[in-house]
Amino acid sequence: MTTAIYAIGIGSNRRGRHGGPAAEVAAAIDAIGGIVAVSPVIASAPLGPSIRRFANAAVLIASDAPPPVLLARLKRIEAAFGRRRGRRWGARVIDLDILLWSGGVWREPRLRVPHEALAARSFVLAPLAAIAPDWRVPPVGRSVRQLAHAVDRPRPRA
Ligand code: A4P
Ligand code: MG
Repeated sequence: MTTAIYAIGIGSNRRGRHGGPAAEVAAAIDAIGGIVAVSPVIASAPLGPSIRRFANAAVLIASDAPPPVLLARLKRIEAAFGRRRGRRWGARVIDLDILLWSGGVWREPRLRVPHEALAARSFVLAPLAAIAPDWRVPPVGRSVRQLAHAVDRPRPRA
């Protein structure tokens, strides 16, 4: 069995039993386990219909679990934190996404790694760039640092 490194994105915009969104993010980091690096927690304006601001962070973990097994584990943590399912983009106590996997690309209907919205989201790339700036994101291979710069300064459309 080989140990993989994963980047996990963490977001919260609702109070839970640990406290406000930043406290929920900190508690989720404790729950995930195998932590190798932790980004600062940033506050970000909501993308989508939610009104409440988000706390976002990213972590690197070492894990022997293949991507589907890790996803199942993350979903169990979400459930334990009281996330209600079925309300896409609703306010949530905790949202855990697999952003990157050292094994590269994973493609199935219910699990896509790298995370499909990664390159478009500054609230994901900013914390990730603090802990993994040189990670090259497949399939193109631009670094997290490059993607973070690009999302901050969108090019005008031709
Ligand atoms: N799924 C596929 N690939 C992955 C992956 N790499 N990691 C599937 C995790 N899950 C993955 O996700 C829906 C389904 O995506 C999962 O069942 C899984 O099989 P979900 O977490 O259950 O539902 P969701 O989070 O409501 O939908 P989605 O599409 O994941 O929403 P996002 O993209 O996570 O966006 N604004 C700010 N400022 N900060 C935020 O963190 N987050 C969202 C949610 C919206 N606006 C935000 C933020
Ligand atoms: Mg999600």
